[in-house]
Amino acid sequence: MRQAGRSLPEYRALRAKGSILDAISSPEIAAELTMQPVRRYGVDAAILFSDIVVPLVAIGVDIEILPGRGPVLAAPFRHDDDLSRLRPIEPEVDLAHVLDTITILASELDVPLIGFAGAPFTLASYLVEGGSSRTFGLTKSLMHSEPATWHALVDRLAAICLASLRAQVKAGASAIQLFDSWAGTLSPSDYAEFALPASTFILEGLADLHVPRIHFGVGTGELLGLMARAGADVVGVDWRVPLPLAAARVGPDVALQGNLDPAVCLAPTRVVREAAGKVMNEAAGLSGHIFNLGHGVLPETDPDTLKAVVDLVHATSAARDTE
Ligand code: 1CP
Repeated sequence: MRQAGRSLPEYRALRAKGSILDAISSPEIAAELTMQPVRRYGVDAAILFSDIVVPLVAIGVDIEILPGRGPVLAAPFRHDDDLSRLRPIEPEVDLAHVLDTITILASELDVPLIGFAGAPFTLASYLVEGGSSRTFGLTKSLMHSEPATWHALVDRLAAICLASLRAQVKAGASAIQLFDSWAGTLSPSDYAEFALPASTFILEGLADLHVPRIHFGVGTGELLGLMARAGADVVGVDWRVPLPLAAARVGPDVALQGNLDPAVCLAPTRVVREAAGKVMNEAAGLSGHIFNLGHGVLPETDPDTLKAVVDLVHATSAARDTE
C-alpha cells in the first residue's frame, strides 16, 4: 500500500528534501525505498516504489507530486484537444528508470515484487480535476456531458497502463496491482459504463503473462461484483465490508485482499492486534485471502505496531497450516 515506508525514519532519511519523483527516477534510491519496509516488517511481498502518475509524467504530462497533497497538474484536461497530450508510451525508453529499478529488485529481493498502475478512471480523475477531489464533480461532468471524449481519454490511459504493466512484468515483477482508488465514488451503472471496460482491457491484456492480478479500490462495497468480473485473480476490499460478505459478492473464483482499517492502526498495539485477529478470523473460511490494510498506511503510524500486526498474521497462518 502507498506510504508503507513513510512512517519509517530510514525512509525519511533517504528521501530527505528531494521530490518523490526525483527519488523514483533514481533506480538505486527507488530500489532501496522498496526494500526498507520489507526489511523492517518482514512482509511477504514488496510493492515497487513508484506512483500511479509516473507513466504520465514519463510521456510529458506536467504533473508534480506535492507534499501532503499528492499529484497536481498545472493545466488540467478539460477538452477534446487535451487528448493529444497523451501520446502512446514506449516503456523501454520512457520508463527505463522504473524498469532498471525492477531489475535491481528482482536480483535483491527474496519475496515477490508487485508492480502496479493506476486504473484509467482514477488517473483520469487526477487529469480532469487537476489534483485530488472530494466530489469528482468535473470528472463526472465530463463523462456525462462528453461521453465520446471521456471514452477516448480512458482508452488512451488504458493503453498506457497495459504497456507499462507488461514491461514491469517482463523486467521481473511477479504480480501486478491495478489501483482504482477512487472508483467507489461511482454508482454501479456509471462504473459499468465509464470505468469497468478500460480496466477490463488492462487486466485481460495481462492474462497471457500468467502473473497474479490484484484489482484494488476504496469504498467499492456496491461495486465488488462488477470489479470481480474485470479479469483479476484478487479483489481488494476496505474495512467497510466484512470479508465474508465481500466473498459472496465476488464469487468463488476470486480471492480477497484486505481489510484492516489503517486508522485503527493508530490505536494502542493491543487493540490493533485484536482488530487484525478479527480480520484473520473472518478470512478463515475463504478460498483465498491476502492480509492487507484496506488503504494506505497513515504516516503517523508507529512502525512497531505494524510489525506486531505482521507477526500476528504470520503466527495465525502458520498455526492454520499445521492444523
Ligand atoms: O512505498 C510506497 O508507498 C509504495 C509506492 C506507492 C504506491 C503504490 C506510491 C508512492 N504511490 C502509490 C500508489 C498511489 N499513488 C495511489 C494508489 C494507491 C492508494 O490509493 O493509496 C494513489 C491514489 C496515488 C496518488 C498519490 N500520490 C497520492 C494521493 C492523493 C489523493 O488524491 O489523496 C499521494 C499523497 C501521492 C504521493 C505519494 N506517492 C507515494 C508516496 C510514498 C507518496 C507520499 C508522499 C511522499 O512521501 O513524498
